[in-house]
Amino acid sequence: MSRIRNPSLRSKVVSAEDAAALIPPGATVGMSGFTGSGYPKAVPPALATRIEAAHAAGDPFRVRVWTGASTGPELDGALAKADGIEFRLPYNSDPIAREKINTGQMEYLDMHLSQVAPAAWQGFLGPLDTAVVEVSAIHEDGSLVPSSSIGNNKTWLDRAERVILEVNAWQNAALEGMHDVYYGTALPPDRVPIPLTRPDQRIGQPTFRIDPAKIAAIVETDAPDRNLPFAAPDENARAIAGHLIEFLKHEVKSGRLPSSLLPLQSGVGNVANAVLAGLLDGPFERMAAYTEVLQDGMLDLLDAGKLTVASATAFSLSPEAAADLNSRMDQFRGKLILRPQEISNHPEIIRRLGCIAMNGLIEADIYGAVNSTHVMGSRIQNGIGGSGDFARNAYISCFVTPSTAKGGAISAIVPMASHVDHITQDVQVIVTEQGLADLRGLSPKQRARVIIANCAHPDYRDALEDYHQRALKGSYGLQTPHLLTEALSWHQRFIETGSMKPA
Ligand code: 0RQ
Repeated sequence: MSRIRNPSLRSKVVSAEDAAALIPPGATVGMSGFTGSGYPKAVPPALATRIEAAHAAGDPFRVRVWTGASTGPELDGALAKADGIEFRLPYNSDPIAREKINTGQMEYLDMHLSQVAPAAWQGFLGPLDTAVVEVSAIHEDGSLVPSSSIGNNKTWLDRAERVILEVNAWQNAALEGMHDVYYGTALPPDRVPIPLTRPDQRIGQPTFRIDPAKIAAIVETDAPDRNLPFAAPDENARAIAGHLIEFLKHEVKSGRLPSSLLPLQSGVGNVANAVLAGLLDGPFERMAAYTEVLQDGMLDLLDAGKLTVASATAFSLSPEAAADLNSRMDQFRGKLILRPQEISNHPEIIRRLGCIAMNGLIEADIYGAVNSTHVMGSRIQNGIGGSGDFARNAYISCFVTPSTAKGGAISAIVPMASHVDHITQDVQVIVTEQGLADLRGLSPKQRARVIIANCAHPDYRDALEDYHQRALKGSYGLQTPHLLTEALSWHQRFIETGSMKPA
């Protein structure tokens, strides 16, 4: 049975090539997609082919791309490879796009994920010409059943002058009813409180509304999301998870957290997944997740009955977990809720619920300023994603990382962060495989002692201590002591010699 249940819309079905032909050079295109799920899979590659043909003929052709977060090789990869993206926002993890950004061939605006939709409504980003949005079905009344991510789709569908839909039959029909699309956001001075007080609450509707007159084309697809495998947690990841779980147990024992904890937010990546795996064996029961991506570990916790509900904006699953979820979606009904990213990441709600935030980092400095995005201060890795939304507003904001990178040539704890995404006030706990630094209530100099002693790798600990001691004597001021000619010398040494280790 066709997923397009509205007869008059069926007449708008065209090929991906015909749909891509509607997008002119210079257009701003709002695409669906969040951490490799729910992105359009047919129109972007067709657009890339068109762009390549234009370039071969000597004609300039690039577009501006807005998304929810990272997408897949068919979208960011194909368009970046074709040199087709002039400007992109927000979060990207595609390696080809990353290379284009870092070689100066593509402009990239890395925004807090909660702020993208409001900024579009505020008019700060300019007009949106076309939305290209994947959905899993179209109802008889023309309303749209979202796909495996919601991201900014509600906003793109409302704001765009013209809409191209991809209806993906690969997406499980049982996704229907899992979404909660809230239409109550407004711009100041008409903004009202968002009435969400529990992670399992529904405050919106299960579908997107759309003005049918704006639908310019519909493309039918049957293609999987970019589901990446997770590595089994290595020794470091297990050690990090162990330290963090001990800390949470201690907080419960001290009466600072309930035994079911508070709603969990977990970042993407293998370490984050290892923490979730660790919680499976932990003592906490009836937990909840209020987060932005649902990873394998969350499904395992739901299965085990440890987690009662998980609210997010997207799935980010391994191929095995995606297949497993697809085969028994009905069992998860009522326990999984997908929301627009302006709601999943909303500062008001994160603060109200008191989320426990757990995010990765590139480097932290001895005072606990965190760099989540830039290698050696200038090369973008991915982006800030939702880490800023959660870190600033969390009940406890934790950052997790191995203490070294690149086989030990890089220390994740450095004298001064070469780029700062999270200021010290937004960083309360840092965890490496070496140990955990609880920074709550500590001054900068007190923080430095704990971070160096508990988190730094032994290969770098003495050098960090030496820097800190000399800064205590030679710094211009003694609130946050630094030796400015030396503070970034570890990074420069890495650039020159391939290692941060002293010669
Ligand atoms: O690169 O694969 O080329 O070797 O960064 O590092 O250790 O595998 O860790 O997957 O958890 O990613 C901060 C990037 C960590 C991620 C970051 C290199 C390292 C490797 C990955 P290679 P790991 P993770 C919700 C929250 C920001 C967004 C966020 C991230 C690669 O967590 O993007 O938190 N966070 N969102 O070698 C040089 C260093 C390095 C380094 C790591 N100090 N110097 N390279 N790497 N540290 C999700 C969303 O918002 C969607």
